[in-house]
Amino acid sequence: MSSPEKWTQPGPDSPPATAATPTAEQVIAGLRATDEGGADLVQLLTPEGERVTHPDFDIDISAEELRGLYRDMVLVRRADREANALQRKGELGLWVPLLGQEAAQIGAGRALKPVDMAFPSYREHGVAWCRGIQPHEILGMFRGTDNGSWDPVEHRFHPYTIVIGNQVLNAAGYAMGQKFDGKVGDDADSEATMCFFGDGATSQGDVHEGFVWAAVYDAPLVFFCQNNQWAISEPTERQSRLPLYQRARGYGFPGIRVDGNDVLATLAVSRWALEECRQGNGPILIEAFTYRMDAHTTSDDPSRYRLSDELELWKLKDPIERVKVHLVKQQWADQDFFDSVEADAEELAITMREHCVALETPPAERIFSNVYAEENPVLDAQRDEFLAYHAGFAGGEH
Ligand SMILES: Cc1ncc(C[n+]2csc(CCOP(=O)(O)OP(=O)(O)O)c2C)c(N)n1
Ligand SMILES: [Mg+2]
Repeated sequence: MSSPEKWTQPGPDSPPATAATPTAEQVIAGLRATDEGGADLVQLLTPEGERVTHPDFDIDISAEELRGLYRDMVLVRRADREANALQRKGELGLWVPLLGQEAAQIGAGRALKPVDMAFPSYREHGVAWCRGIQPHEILGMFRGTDNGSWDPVEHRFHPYTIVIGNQVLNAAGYAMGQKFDGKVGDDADSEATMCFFGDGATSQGDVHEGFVWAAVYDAPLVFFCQNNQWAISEPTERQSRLPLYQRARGYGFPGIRVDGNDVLATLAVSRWALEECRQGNGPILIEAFTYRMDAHTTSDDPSRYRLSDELELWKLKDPIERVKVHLVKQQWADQDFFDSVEADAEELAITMREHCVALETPPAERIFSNVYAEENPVLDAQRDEFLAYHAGFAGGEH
């Protein structure tokens, strides 16, 4: 594998990112470069389903493995659509769609080893799936019945973080701990951490601090930025003058841009980056260049700020379709296979619905439990006042 330094070099036509007084053309070129894939994009499967090679990142993939990745993506998309529908029916308060980001999440998620740790933001339902969390386990957060029901230690998957960028600090601290505990190096049981965040999060102070800490401690941390082109209504080119992966250079670690709609490329690059980190060559930034095909959340209306042409263009780069085309062309899958995946997806959706409506509303006092390890008189008084207030309504609890 070539030296990481290579990945931080701008291309021959790139404007000098460090010019003290860039010309107007340089600024415009820099802004454009943030939302165009560009020559540095690592791709192994084109939108037309053609397998291409890359001098530094390639992958040996069997028919069975590719069918598995396809199945993962179809199932998480179906789960995502189901949760979206459940919100529209009033069964969930909110949903955060992953539509369009399946390849980025499944490629990264499947590159993680069981010992590795992952820190998600709030859209990583596909990574959760790869960590063995059933989609219905995520729903309580969005129905308001729990704060995340999975065991983060058992699944090696931290609870969702809504505060933008905050999990990057948590992940940097965790990865520093892996280093201090001697879990980085040549041993077969060495570990790494992967942290997920969005393009918009890169404008957040916590992310910069996380970059600095991870860099100076050589932490085994893969920063996995899903550049889905939008931070709610703010496009990426309003957030950075240069492609996000090039920011890594300023912190002294490699940055790589990968086609986030290509599950083979995200898997190959993530595997490489995690292995580098396990060996002590971290941190590494991966920018997965992808697209949020649905609204930011079910509370958002993207037609207010973006044209539908953009979505139509990205539909041609759909992460699932290209794998399907490739499987068919290679004769690696037949209709029976595709039908069985559809049937599994339907079954998953039914299970989700059943679990969702069966989620019990927790008792009001639960919000006060587990705040402190020991009893706290101030909190107890607040709890009693809260319960007395609720008891004042007809029917008791409100
Ligand atoms: C600290 C903080 N500021 C603002 C918000 C409101 N907010 C929620 S999502 C979001 C945009 C995040 O965009 P990006 O990082 O690109 O992630 P994406 O939602 O596109 O996956 C903002 C500003 C927040 N949750 N936390
Ligand atoms: Mg975004």
